[in-house]
Amino acid sequence: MQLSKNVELRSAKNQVDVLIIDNDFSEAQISLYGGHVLSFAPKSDNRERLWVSECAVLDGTKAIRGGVPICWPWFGEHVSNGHPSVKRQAHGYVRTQQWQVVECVDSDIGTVVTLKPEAAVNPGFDSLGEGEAEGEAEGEGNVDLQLTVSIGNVLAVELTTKNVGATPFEFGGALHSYFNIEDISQTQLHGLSGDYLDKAPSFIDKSSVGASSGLQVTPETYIFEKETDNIHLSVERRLSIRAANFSIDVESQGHDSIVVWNPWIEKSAAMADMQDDGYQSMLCVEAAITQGVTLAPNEQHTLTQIIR
Ligand code: TA6
Repeated sequence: MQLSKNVELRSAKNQVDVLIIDNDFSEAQISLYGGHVLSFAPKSDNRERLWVSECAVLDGTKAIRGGVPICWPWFGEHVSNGHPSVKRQAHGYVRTQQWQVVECVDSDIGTVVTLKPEAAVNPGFDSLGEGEAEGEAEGEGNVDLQLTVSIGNVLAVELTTKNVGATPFEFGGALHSYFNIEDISQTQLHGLSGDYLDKAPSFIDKSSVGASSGLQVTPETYIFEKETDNIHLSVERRLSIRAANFSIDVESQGHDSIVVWNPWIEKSAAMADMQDDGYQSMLCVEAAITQGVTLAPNEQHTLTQIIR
């Protein structure tokens, strides 16, 4: 693995391998398990932007609770022929895969790390469509998935899906970022408007997403006083998480929804990989594809989150 001057690999027994990035602008950490950004703190204020659970499982046996989980090629529960499937893990399979470093480059504006998952094609993702194209090796699939993490004054996470085969396919996903907000009771989210779906039973059931009965109107003052699991059918790009004494700005691109999640008291306590009061110091604001994106041969799509 070829690393650059500002990137080190931290390996420990029974622990996920982590890239430690330390450049003139910021410090960051990326777990190779899941291609998962765990930490980002710009040197301008040394404030950690991301939240990782004190009980997160970091031995590579379970998706990491916190940071920026990569959900792909589906968001939420797997749905097959319009029906929920109980057999597949939620949020896809790449967050529990080992990722490989493709490239690490330092420049005068920061460090760019490019990663690829072990295998982008797995059960549950029908990337080959109706019959394989001539010359396409069976099981190889026709998708190329790449994650680019740029660590400078800001953190940019870009997930690019490319159709390198001869048949179209559809995918979903999310950059499921957990932000470190210190005190949820002092936190507001700014920048969202329009309708949202509260705790949809099936995220890719487009008929339920479109049905007016399940939709609610985004409040002008977006605060957190209970469990929140909202899919905003909105493509607003710039959001601001305003905590008591600081703000985190989140810019999204390539999404069809913004998902806002806080598990609150009972669910926090019920999750083995979250401390009981974990809900108090985290807020997920996710750049998500809940409606599916279809890529024709040679087309590509990039889902981006830029965190300041
Ligand atoms: O994005 C919100 C959500 O889908 C919630 O419904 C909640 O369950 C959360 O993600 C965490 O999912 P996970 O599979 O990581 O436990």
